[in-house]
Amino acid sequence: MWVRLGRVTVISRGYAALAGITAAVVAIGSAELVAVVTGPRSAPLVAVGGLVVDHVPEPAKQFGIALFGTYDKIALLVGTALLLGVFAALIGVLAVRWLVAGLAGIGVFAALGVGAAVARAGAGPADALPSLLGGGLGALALWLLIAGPLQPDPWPWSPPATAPPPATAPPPAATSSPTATPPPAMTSSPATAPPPDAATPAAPAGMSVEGRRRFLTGAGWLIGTATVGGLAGRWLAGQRGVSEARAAVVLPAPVGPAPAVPAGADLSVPQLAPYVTPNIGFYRIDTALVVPQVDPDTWRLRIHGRVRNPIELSFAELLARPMVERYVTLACVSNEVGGDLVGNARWLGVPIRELLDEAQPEQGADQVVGRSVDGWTCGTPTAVLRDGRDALLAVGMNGEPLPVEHGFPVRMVVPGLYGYVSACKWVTELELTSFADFDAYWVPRGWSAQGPVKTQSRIDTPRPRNRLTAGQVTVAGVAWAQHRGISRVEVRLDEGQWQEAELAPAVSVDTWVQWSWRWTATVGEHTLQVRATDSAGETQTERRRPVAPDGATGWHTVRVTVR
Ligand SMILES: Nc1nc2c(c(=O)[nH]1)N[C@H]1C(S)=C(S)[C@@H](COP(=O)(O)O)O[C@H]1N2
Ligand SMILES: [Mo]
Repeated sequence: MWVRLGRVTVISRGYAALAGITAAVVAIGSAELVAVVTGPRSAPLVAVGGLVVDHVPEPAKQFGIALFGTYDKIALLVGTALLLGVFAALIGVLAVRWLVAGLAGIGVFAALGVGAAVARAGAGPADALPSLLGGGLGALALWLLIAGPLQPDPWPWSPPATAPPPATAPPPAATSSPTATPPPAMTSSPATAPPPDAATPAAPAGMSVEGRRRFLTGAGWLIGTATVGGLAGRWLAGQRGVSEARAAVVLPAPVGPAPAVPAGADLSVPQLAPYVTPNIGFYRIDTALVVPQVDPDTWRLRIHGRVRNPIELSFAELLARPMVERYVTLACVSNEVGGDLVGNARWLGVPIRELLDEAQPEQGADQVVGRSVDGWTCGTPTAVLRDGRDALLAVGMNGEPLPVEHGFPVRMVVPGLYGYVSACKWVTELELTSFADFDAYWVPRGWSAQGPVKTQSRIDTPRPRNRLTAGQVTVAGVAWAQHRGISRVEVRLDEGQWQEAELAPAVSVDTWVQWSWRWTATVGEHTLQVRATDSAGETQTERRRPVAPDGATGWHTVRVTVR
């Protein structure tokens, strides 16, 4: 059945584009409000962005990370919004020519939002609501602006009175007495002539000042209201987060306290990374566009799969277990040589080894898959988790409950492995399987299934743009080879002889170590390089390799100018 939607007003492309963009803002803003109820990840921008994160080709992702660093997520959201704006403008232009097609275009975007929201791990039918309602209100806004009461032409627009068929209904003048004054020319009769703009729809000159004002005011109000509503939605969603629940957590005292940090572990040199990284400065890497808010009261950990004795634990039950506290340096496989995706913290948690001993993995279950509430997975060798190292199911970071963005309430921390194969945040499952049977998140995306940390060293000071004066300069940095330990760090100047740097003490082989080297700097351009040797005697290779598939190699090199 044909539904009459009204007569589409004749407006310029710019106005049409504005109508389309208004529709998009209304759609996104109202969807954000609905998402306060259905959860932030059901909002269309985040849902579609999440789909992009999971499916964008790896080189494009590397490029994004290289270009925007840890701001890559914001860049993605802004990019998605800009792209959406372009399509919305096109939909507006299309709608002026063919309203139904324009409305259908909004329908396509709503369907994309619905699809993205319901496709993610743990989604339900309610997750379709933000995109559905947003799409509906966006379509309504478009109609209001180009065919409804906000259009520049007078509204309600009434269709022209059916043109009087001259043959069957001759004008009264024809029957009147010839002596009567004949009416003026037929064509000038306002009662029977169709409105001029309907007869000649290609005349945008018909937009009155008043009509233009109505349209622009309408669009302004819609954009303003939707923006305020959308921001309020985001804010309300933030209020519904778990920061209060986190603040209420009382961490147990460890039965196995962390060893004291030896005096001198922190050289306190300006620009040198501190030995213990404060939580606020700890790098963050994950695929989550919105940080998962996990309520500790409903959190469960399931240890299942190929085990003889599956286990399920609540947060209270986990906290009741004996805990240890350990310093462990975490590193990201995406860290470039000289990069800062590495940090050292004091983690409080339950040794994963003890939980696995209870669950009793079956023969051949050589992989433990950590699964986050948002569906992200990592695959850790079962043997590594049981070889005696301090692999933890951590609840505390530097004396506090885990920060929400670092995995609250519970995450994994495994010394010696890159984060992508071991450090599952917001963890809710440990599934015993085999490497042959399951590929974790990053493996089909081109990263190695095995991810032992490569020995690395970094020059923190001086930095390339520092102004140096000739004389005594402290060259200093960090080096790491978690679970093997660093035995030597060497520095060379201008590709000369390698000279041994001084190593600061460290808590254990599971943390990085600071090093320093005294340099009597001379005026001119200089190149400083560093390389480390692990306690197995292996020295970092000079060969430059990219971060994919299993971690960068090469020597960190800094060029400086001394005056
Ligand atoms: N749920 C979840 N956990 C995750 C990730 C993720 O994307 N999702 N990324 C991993 C990667 S690649 C790294 S390097 C570490 C980083 O931990 P951080 O953000 O606390 O520094 O978390 C790991 N745990
Ligand atoms: Mo990572």
